[in-house]
Amino acid sequence: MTQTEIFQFIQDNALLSASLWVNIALAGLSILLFVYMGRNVEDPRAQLIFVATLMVPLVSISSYTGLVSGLTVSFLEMPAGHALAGAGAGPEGGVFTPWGRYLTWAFSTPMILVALGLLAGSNLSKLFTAVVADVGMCVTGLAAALTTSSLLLRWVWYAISCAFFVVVLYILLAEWARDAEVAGTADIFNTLKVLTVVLWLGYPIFWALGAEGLAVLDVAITSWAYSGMDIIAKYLFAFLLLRWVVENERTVADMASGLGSAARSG
Ligand code: RET
Repeated sequence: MTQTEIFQFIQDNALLSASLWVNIALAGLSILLFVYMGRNVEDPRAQLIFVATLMVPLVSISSYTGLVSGLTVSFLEMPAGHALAGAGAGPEGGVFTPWGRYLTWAFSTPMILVALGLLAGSNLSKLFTAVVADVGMCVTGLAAALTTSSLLLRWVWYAISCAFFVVVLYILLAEWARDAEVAGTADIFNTLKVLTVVLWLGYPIFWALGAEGLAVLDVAITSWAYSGMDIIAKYLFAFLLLRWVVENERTVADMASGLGSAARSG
C-alpha cells in the first residue's frame, strides 16, 4: 500500500483519524501553554525540568503528524496463528500497524522520567537506569509490533519489553519514592507517580488486547485508547508538574538531590 493509500485509509475512518488529530491539536496548545508558564523560571534545575517536560508535547506533535500522514504506519501481514492472519483491514490485507507510536515513545517517555527523576532528587545511576530501561522497553515493543515471521517471537519481544518495564516501575515505586521523601517533594512526586504508574500499565494491556496482539479490540478503539492515555499521561501530567514547579521554584532550587545542588543564578 502506498503512503497516499494509507493516508486515505486513515482519513476515511473518522474515528481513527479523530484520535490522531485531537492529539495534534492538544499537543500544539500544550506547547504554547508550557512555554508561557515557564517564561520566568530562573533556577537551573527548574529550567531543566521545564525543558524535559516541554519535549513531551513536542515529540508528541511530531509523532501524531507522522501517524496521520501515513508516514509511520504500515499494513503488516500477521504470522500464522494470529487472530488476524490472512485477514486485515488493508485493501491488500494486513493489519493496521501504527509503529511510529512505539518509535516515538523512545523519545518522549525518557523525558517524562528525566522530569520525574529530577523532581525526586534522583542520583545519576538511578536516572540512567530508568532511562535506558525505558528506551529498551519502547524499542523492544516496536520489535514486537514489526515481527511478522512468528507469533511466538512477537510475544517473546513483548515479554522482553515487559521486563524492561518492571525496572522502570521499580525505580518509580521504590527508589524515587524514597528519594522524594528526603528531597521534600514527596507530595507532588507521589501524585505524579500514581498517575504515571496507573496509566503506563494501560499501554501493555491495550497492546495485548489491540489488533496487533489478541485482536479483541478494533483498530480505531485501540487508537483512541492510546490517544486517551496519552492525553492524561502527557499533557495533564506535564501541566500538573510544571504548575507545581512554577509555584515552588525555591523548593526545587534548594532541594537535596543525588545529582548535587544545581548552580543557582541570582
Ligand atoms: C508496549 C508493548 C510491549 C510491552 C510493554 C509496552 C509498554 C509501553 C508503555 C508505553 C508508555 C507510553 C507513554 C507514552 C506517552 O508519551 C510497548 C506497549 C510493557 C508503558 C507514556
